[in-house]
Amino acid sequence: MSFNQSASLARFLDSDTFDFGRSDTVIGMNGLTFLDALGAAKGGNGGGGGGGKPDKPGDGGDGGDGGTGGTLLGSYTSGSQDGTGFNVTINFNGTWTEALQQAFIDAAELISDFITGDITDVRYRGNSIDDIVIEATLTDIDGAGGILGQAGPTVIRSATYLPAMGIMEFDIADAENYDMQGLFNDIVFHEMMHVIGFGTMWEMMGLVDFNEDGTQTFNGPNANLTFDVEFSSSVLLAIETEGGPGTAGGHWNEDGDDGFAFENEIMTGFIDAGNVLSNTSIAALEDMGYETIWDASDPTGATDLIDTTIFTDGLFA
Ligand SMILES: [Ca+2]
Ligand SMILES: [Ca+2]
Ligand SMILES: [Ca+2]
Ligand SMILES: [Ca+2]
Ligand SMILES: [Zn+2]
Repeated sequence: MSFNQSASLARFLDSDTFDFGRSDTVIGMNGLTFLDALGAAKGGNGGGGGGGKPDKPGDGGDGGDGGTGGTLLGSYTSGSQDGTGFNVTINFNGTWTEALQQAFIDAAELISDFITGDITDVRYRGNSIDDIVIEATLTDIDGAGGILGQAGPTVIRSATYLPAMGIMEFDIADAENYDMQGLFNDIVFHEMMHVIGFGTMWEMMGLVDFNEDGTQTFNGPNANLTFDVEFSSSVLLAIETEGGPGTAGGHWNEDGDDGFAFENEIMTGFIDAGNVLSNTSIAALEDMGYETIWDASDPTGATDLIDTTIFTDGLFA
């Protein structure tokens, strides 16, 4: 927890650490595939380290009934109330504050603002999922520092690999520290993007090229078209290969000699004080199969259509 001392570069979470290459998957009923286990490493600034038991895959649920008092919510669904667009349902488990819930609400609403297309509902345990259900847990893990939490999809649609369920779990001490620094909403958005498949499902979706020189590049045509206009037409769309499991392979490249430096883009693996969401990230969701506000006729116009000011309150920006 030392953003104020360490200039701008801290590890994002390295908690969003999933190695789906290693995970066994089980084809389930109703067109769903259960990802057997979230990968291991989790961490805050200290990096790495194990601990923290993942939720049981698919152990999702019925949450949503009642909060713990005050105006705290038991659950929240983003997007249009008639379900026509892309909806994110968050079930809040554990101990919450309004401010920490607001970070989840803002992230989910932003995602519903740029993913516009409804996905076919799936049935799970008698419930209809429209379009993704996230079990969000705030709990006491190991106090400030150390483990920050973990997040990722737990159940995906077998045909498209688009997630239907996921988890986001944070250590409450760290969540409050990041919130005081104006960065918790950045982190929650970043992790929620992983839950909907950003970085976590790319390899299964065939969107990653593994190059002979050890670099990795994203091969989705929409993101590449956008990247050429938004950042650089002379180099490839680089995926991070540094930072170890969970950081490598699931983010845009931060910096280093492994490709174009995205630095303060929100979907890099290292958090900066002032983060931005690029059109390239939205176009990547389009490549993944989501219907978004991204339009090939104006590839860098998407971010003008949405309000991303939730990222601008970092104290050290
Ligand atoms: Ca919907
Ligand atoms: Ca901790
Ligand atoms: Ca790098
Ligand atoms: Ca960064
Ligand atoms: Zn990440």
